[in-house]
Amino acid sequence: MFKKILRYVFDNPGIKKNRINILMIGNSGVGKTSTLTAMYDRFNRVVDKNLELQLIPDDQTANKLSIKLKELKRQIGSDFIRAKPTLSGTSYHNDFRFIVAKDEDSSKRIELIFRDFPGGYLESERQKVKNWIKESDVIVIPIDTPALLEEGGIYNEEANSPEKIYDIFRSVKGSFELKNRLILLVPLKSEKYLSGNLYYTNNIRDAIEREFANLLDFFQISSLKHKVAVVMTTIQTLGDIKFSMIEKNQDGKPIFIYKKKDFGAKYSPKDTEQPLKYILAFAIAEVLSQRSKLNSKITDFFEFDKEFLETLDTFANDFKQDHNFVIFQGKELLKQREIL
Ligand SMILES: Nc1nc2c(ncn2[C@@H]2O[C@H](COP(=O)(O)OP(=O)(O)O)[C@@H](O)[C@H]2O)c(=O)[nH]1
Ligand SMILES: [Mg+2]
Repeated sequence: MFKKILRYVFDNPGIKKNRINILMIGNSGVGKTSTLTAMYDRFNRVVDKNLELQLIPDDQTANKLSIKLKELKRQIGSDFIRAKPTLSGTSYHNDFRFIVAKDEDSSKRIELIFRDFPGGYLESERQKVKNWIKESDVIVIPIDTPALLEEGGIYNEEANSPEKIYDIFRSVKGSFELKNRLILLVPLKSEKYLSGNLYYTNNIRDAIEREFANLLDFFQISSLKHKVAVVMTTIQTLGDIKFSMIEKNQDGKPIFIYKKKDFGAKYSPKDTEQPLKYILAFAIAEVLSQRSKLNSKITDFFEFDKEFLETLDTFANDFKQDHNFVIFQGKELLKQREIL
């Protein structure tokens, strides 16, 4: 019996060792590092002070985030920001490591590894990207919203590569089916389209459903639809900076220009804790569903205990759901908590 349980644990490709592998698929300049910076910055502000939970980066990650934070704050001080989202990028991939725990000495923890790679890898390092997709539990697809929406979306493929992303997922279909996954579509740089917008229609959502239709349809096929949760979380990693216009450089390449909302613009990220809530809600549901399948003894293999799970759940379970936070599919993969 014991051997059987061991074998189950090793064969089961679900979340193990309390570690969540998160792959970020997006072009250079789309806002991946800014997203992590703002996630970290917001977490400790929004988390209930009575809840014994911190998001703690390792030293290298902390350094990278603090460099980014300084850069972003400096940008907000300037009048214009120019950005060229492209597939380019020759640098290496980067891992950002965090734990979620009471403190850094606590053994009750969940480890989060965010992997960020240059967008150019979608062309030059396809095998690597495929392997990372197979290993990952969560896949974050940051979306450059102005490129998605402005000028009828003519810059969308160049900036957001929906077809390249679809292509690469399709090619790993067989292994992708092996475990449950969470896909987070994260529109960024969307301040312009959100201000004062409380309507039931949502341009961003409509454009994603249209421009990412192949990818979204792929997740709907019968072998995947009960294994993949797909969620859109529209966050603001800067807050007071709005898209303004597109300029062309001498080669006709677009440059996206951003401006401060007003004179006193400040670094004010909004909702950047939400993707993390979804990630943890998914992880909790995974642990619970694995646990319910196993003999009660097996729970010792997971270092989660009831109290820690409840603490995590208190933080995670109130993720936003409105017209900017939409679960496209797989709600049941985010909410299996009757066992608690
Ligand atoms: N307006 C606005 N600009 C953003 C946002 N997120 C990122 N940016 C801008 O995009 C630039 C590139 O972001 P970065 O995080 O370095 O992209 P990465 O290459 O994907 O890691 C930043 O310097 C910001 O100017 C956002 O939510 N709103
Ligand atoms: Mg980066």
